[in-house]
Amino acid sequence: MASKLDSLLDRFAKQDRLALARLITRVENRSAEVSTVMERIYGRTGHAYIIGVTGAPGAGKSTLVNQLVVKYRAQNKLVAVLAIDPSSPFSGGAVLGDRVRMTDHYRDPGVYIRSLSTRGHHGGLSRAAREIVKLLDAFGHDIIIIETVGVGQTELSVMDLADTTVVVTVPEGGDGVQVMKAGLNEIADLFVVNKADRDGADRIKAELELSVHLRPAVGWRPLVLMTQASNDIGIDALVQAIGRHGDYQREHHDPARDGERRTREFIEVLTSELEERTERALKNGAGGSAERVLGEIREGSLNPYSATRRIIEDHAAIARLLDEGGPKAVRE
Ligand SMILES: Nc1nc2c(ncn2[C@@H]2O[C@H](COP(=O)(O)OP(=O)(O)OP(=O)(O)O)[C@@H](O)[C@H]2O)c(=O)[nH]1
Ligand SMILES: [Mg+2]
Repeated sequence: MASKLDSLLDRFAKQDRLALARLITRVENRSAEVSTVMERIYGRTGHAYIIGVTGAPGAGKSTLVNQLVVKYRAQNKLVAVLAIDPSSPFSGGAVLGDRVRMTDHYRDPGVYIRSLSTRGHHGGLSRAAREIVKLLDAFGHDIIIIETVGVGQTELSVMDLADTTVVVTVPEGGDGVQVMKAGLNEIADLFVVNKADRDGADRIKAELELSVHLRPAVGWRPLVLMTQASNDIGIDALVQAIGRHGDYQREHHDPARDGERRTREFIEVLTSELEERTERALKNGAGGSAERVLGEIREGSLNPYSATRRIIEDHAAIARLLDEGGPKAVRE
């Protein structure tokens, strides 16, 4: 009998957007089926070009992303946007009410927009973001744009997923310095000075160019572009620059680095899978010796290191623990 998950995956393969939405929700909620889902769709990934857009709150990232969507749609590309949203309205964001939201803008079936709250993900945000990007990729999107505020390690780690990272700055006082402080200059493939209609745009452009030229002359040199996102000025040049960076990477493709990246991804998936299974199993009552060990941990009569050794060295206990926390419902 086909499970509910099977039929969801079938519908996903037939480009059913509701199925895509449901699968993304499962990733967000850390359902025990996530690994099964990823396993099934992984073979269809690797087609999309992933663009990361980051920068200070209110810099105009969403406005810029909106314009990029328009340009890529004009090239007939299927576009997805993943907006990583800080959960508190006070933790960032443009002046309240001044914030551009993309969600209401599109009835176009060639554009898929989704936001991912940073709330409740802890260290798992980058895993969830990566898995959602894989889903969007496997679904058949040509371009995936990730928007995230450039504050905080978690938000920034998401930019690792991007093929091209665009750092958005504004002429406002000291933004250049802020960019350096936040470490944004290290991850930028392209700098955009947005709101170039305001005073000081030339100055920050010069600052950023200087910082680029102070770097050792190896590899790709980030370009500095000026845009007025709200007036559709400079966006075509940005699209071109993204294309150039993509070409550069294809020409300088290094298989050894691919191998390292795949190894890192594997270790990350393995360790977080172990962590999630352990948590689920202990929460739901793992049974057997793991249950007894957990009882002693709760009482404080056993230290976590001895407890860990007892479970890891008891192969039956660890196997049962991982099994209990695994995707029971979809197991054959
Ligand atoms: N003057 C000017 N304003 C702009 C420009 N681009 C965007 N804005 C305005 O800047 C404000 C914030 O834009 P958003 O696109 O929401 O900025 P954001 O970086 O996505 O903001 P958060 O997601 O909240 O961090 C909006 O009022 C935009 O209309 C520009 O080129 N010039
Ligand atoms: Mg935004």
